[in-house]
Amino acid sequence: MRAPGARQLRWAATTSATTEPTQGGQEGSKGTPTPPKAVKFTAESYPELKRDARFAEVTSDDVKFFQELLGSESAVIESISKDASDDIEPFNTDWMRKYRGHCKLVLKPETTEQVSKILKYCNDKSLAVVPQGGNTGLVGGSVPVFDEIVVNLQRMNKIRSFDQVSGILVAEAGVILEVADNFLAENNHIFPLDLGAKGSCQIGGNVAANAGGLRLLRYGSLHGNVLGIEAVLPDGTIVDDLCKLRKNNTGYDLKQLFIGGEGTIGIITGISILCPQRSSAINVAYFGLESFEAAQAAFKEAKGQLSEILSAFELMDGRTQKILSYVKDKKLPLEGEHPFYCLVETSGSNAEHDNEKLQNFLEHVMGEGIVTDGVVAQDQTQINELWSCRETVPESLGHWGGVYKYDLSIPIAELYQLVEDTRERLTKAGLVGETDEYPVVDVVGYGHMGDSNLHLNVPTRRYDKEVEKHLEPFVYEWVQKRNGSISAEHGLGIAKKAFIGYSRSDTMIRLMKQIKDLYDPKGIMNPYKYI
Ligand code: FAD
Ligand code: 2HG
Ligand code: ZN
Repeated sequence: MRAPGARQLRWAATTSATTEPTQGGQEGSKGTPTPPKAVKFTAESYPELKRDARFAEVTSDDVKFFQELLGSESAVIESISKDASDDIEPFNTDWMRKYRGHCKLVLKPETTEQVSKILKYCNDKSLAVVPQGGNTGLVGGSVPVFDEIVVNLQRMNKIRSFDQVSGILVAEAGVILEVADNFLAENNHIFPLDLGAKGSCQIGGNVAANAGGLRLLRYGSLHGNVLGIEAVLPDGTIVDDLCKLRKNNTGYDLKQLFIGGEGTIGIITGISILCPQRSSAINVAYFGLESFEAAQAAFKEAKGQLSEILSAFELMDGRTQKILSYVKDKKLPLEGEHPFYCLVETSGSNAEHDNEKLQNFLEHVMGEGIVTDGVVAQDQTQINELWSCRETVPESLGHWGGVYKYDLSIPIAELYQLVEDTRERLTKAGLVGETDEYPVVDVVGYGHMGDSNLHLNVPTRRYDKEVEKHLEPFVYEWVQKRNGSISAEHGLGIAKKAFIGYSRSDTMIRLMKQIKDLYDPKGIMNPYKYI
């Protein structure tokens, strides 16, 4: 099906979303990509962070304890007795190549009991710990700053149970999101979260970050979908709350503290989660618009006309699509250039009915002049192709070496204004240009328009303190003035540690600190991060 007025499409080969930031590429008007450099140590980029002297350093005796406990060669990577820096590097460095720690020991437990023994030992010996999932987090929370021990959950990757009738999945924290979703697909269900890093991120990491993703609009937040959690506290206590009930009003709902807790109070080892029935009819449309006001009008119409079948409404500005096309050498679905693009997905149970609704919607928005041009995918390959125009944006923007990322909730009317204001500010400061002497390549915006969640991205040729000074606290002040949130879905990690006060009052921060002290009195869990 093609939208009325849409021009004929030539479909490029499908590119699947990968989770590796693009490194290197061809020369072009925006200059040669910087060859990958060694990632700067976080402790150098943030000289105000000092190693906490309360924490012990890992010794060979500690390594011996963990080797005996985990019993498998591959479960322990250590560079205490030998040089294993190449093996440890991927656990020390984040996805954006912005944060890098000095960890010398990585542990990969296979059972909750092993996690419990690891944490008890670390707590007794005052060894600091960073819980790690797929290490795709975008705020520097998943890698150590100094020599914290990394506890990576990748070997805890079993699906424990799935109930066909209730749709409740119980699985270990280290199950890769895409693996969980594929398993559910075989059972006609869907994981209620989807995001571009699905091939690498783990469901425990998703819950620890309270990831939002591409279909929150339809399936809601993990705060609602996660029914139970199994976690280990720093003293080794196993919190056995793998509740499989949709309703359970028995006192404080303590599992919520782990959802979005970013590994600061314990390690999640398992989750139970309510998974919806998989829709049999999926339709995706991609269209170009002249202005952000038109994008808002299109969203309003989509909600009204597609109502219960609307499952995603994503926004990309023309600049992100241009960069993606350039970096990936990819032909975009629409001819010509448009200042804004939206991707709409419907998920329903009646293909004919859904097609008709989407067709009517597109006819209406094109007839009203809200949308300038658009296409509707006609098969799964085309659906993947349209989605790749959205999902591969983050990796494309990493092409030149660095990206300053801001993940913000902003009242919808002003959502895109921040991108314009930031671009103007950096341009006036003489930081944006096409050649290598300018640190900034461009200032772009995209995101989950259906959730009022903007991703302001500033792709740069290098991480540069001058650029950072012009962005921060400017962006946070701008958001605070509109009563927005400085972290919509990525969390705070280290990137936003200094800025939490822009979105939370002193009272709220004090209460968070009290909770942290109660659960983790020795402060060994993910130290130096937001709390
Ligand atoms: P990690 O990055 O390993 O960890 C994230 C945080 O959780 C860290 O603080 C870590 O210490 C903690 N943690 C990890 N596992 C555990 C555990 N078992 N117990 C306790 N703490 C733990 N986020 C969104 O919200 N929406 C998106 O659309 C989205 N898209 C993305 C697209 C790309 C290409 C990339 C690279 C990232 C994206 N992200 C998105 C960011 C990121 O939050 C998610 O990728 C994901 O939720 C992180 O999961 P992970 O397993 O990689 O966790
Ligand atoms: C997305 O929506 C992710 O693609 C990543 O949340 C956003 O890289 C970003 O800024
Ligand atoms: Zn996002």
